[in-house]
Parts: sequence; C-alpha cells; structure tokens
Amino acid sequence: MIRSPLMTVMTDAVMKASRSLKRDFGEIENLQVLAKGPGDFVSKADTKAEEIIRAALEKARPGYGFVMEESGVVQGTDESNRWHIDPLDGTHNFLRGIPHWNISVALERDNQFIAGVVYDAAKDELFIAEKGKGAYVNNRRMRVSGRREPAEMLIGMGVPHIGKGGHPLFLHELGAVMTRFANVRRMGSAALDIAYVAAGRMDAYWERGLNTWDFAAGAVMIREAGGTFGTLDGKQPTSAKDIICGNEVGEQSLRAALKSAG
Ligand code: 2AM
Ligand code: CA
Ligand code: CA
Ligand code: CA
Repeated sequence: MIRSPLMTVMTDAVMKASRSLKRDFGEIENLQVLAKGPGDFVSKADTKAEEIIRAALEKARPGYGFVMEESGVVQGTDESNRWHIDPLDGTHNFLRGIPHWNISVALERDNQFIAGVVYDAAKDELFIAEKGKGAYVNNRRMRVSGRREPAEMLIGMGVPHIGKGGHPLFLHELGAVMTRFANVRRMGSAALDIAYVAAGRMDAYWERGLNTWDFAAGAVMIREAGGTFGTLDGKQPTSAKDIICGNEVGEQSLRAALKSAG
C-alpha cells in the first residue's frame, strides 16, 4: 500500500498526538478532569492532543478549516476543505485506564468526507481510508463482513447520553435488537465501533446523537470497505446525527429491528 501525501499528513499528525496521549495514559491520576455534563468528561489530555493535531495540520495544509470537539469551529481561508477532529474518542475509557480509545481525524472536501484516520494507540492499530483508494488496518485491506444471517450477527452500539435526556425508545430498540441478532457490544468509543464494522469484526452498528468528529473518518472507511453508512432519518450526515452502518444486509436488518421498536 502506498500512502498518499494527504494520508501521510493525516497519519503524521495523529501519531504525534498519540505520543502525548500515551504519556498521559500512563499517569491518568495526575490529569485535570472537568465534567461538561453528567457522564461527559474532558481532560488536559484531550485539549493537549487537539492542539498538537491542529498545529500539525495547519502547518501541512495552511488555510483549511477545522471542526474540533474541544475548540469548536475555525473558519479557513480555503472554503472547500475542512478537518473534523476528535483528539480523544473514548475519554471515559481513557480516564479509567481502559485501553480502548482513539484519535480520529477526517477531511471534508466540497461537502463530502473523503479521508479518515482512526488510531487505537493502546493496541497500535491504525485504520485509514481515502475515497476511491480503499480502507486499511495496519496496511491490511479492510472489508465489511460477509454475514447474511441476522441470527449470526454481532451488533455494535452506543447508549444515549443521560445528559441529553437519553432516548425514549432506546430500551425497546435494544430489546428488539437482542431478540433478532446474535449479540451486542457497547465498547465506549464510537469511532472504533465504526472502524470495527469496516474491518468485519462487527456486522452493523447504530448510535444516536453522534457528532461529525465521531463518525466522519468511519464513514469513509465503511464505504471503502464495501458497506453502507447512513442516518436513521435517511438524510446525508453532515452534522450531529443518529448513525447506522454495516454490511448491506446487516444495516438493513438493523434498521428494520429499530423500526419495529418504534
Ligand atoms: P468522546 O469520548 O469523544 O466524548 C460513546 O458511546 C461515544 O459517545 C464516545 O465516542 C464518546 O466520545 C461519545 N460521547 C461522550 N459523551 C457524549 C455526549 N454527551 N454526547 C454525545 N456523545 C458523547
Ligand atoms: Ca467528549
Ligand atoms: Ca473526544
Ligand atoms: Ca467522540
């Protein structure tokens, strides 16, 4: 696999931030933590990593805009390109010493997500994808799973956040999913959940209320890995959305199961 100049810029920025995060993960007891809401945390590790990525990308591609979880939106002089950055996805896992978190960066060009990087630093797994160029995990090509029987499918998911009022249908939806599919996983990192679907490790996934920095990189991966990616309301995901993805049969079956609960 030959890495494009764009992919090199993105992976270099992410790797640089990962060194800071790995140091902080080694001494989480010393981190300053703030609660943004119930169960919603941010630490010095998040903001430091975001600053590192932002500086690296700004230097390599001056003028591109930014959409960042911690520092918000920065308008660029280049109106067709902007980065979507989640410097630490899975903060709650990170702050408890659970080695399941990642850095996620995506590029939006002319209103389309065209490149994505998700790096699981604790396991040293690098997931990358670029529109038209395939999706890879540590240089191995990713494909969504070939499973066609819902009863054999493993479904990833996220639990709606209490701070946002939860979701009235969630327990019904979970019940419907659990009776139709083999099992579910709730691992606490949306970007990795989506990357795992692209890698064929899970067959489909849904989560409500995600932001672009959680799913933009994964959206490129799923499509390049031969799967389908969309929203529960069927609209194109360019802002915060209820996300669903999978291999085609998995995504359709999951959609049907969720609908049956409504
Ligand atoms: P974070 O760790 O970057 O905050 C877990 O299901 C996923 O939900 C994680 O990817 C987490 O991202 C995200 N998340 C955490 N708090 C959230 C909130 N209040 N609203 C929406 N998403 C949230
Ligand atoms: Ca957060
Ligand atoms: Ca985050
Ligand atoms: Ca996130």
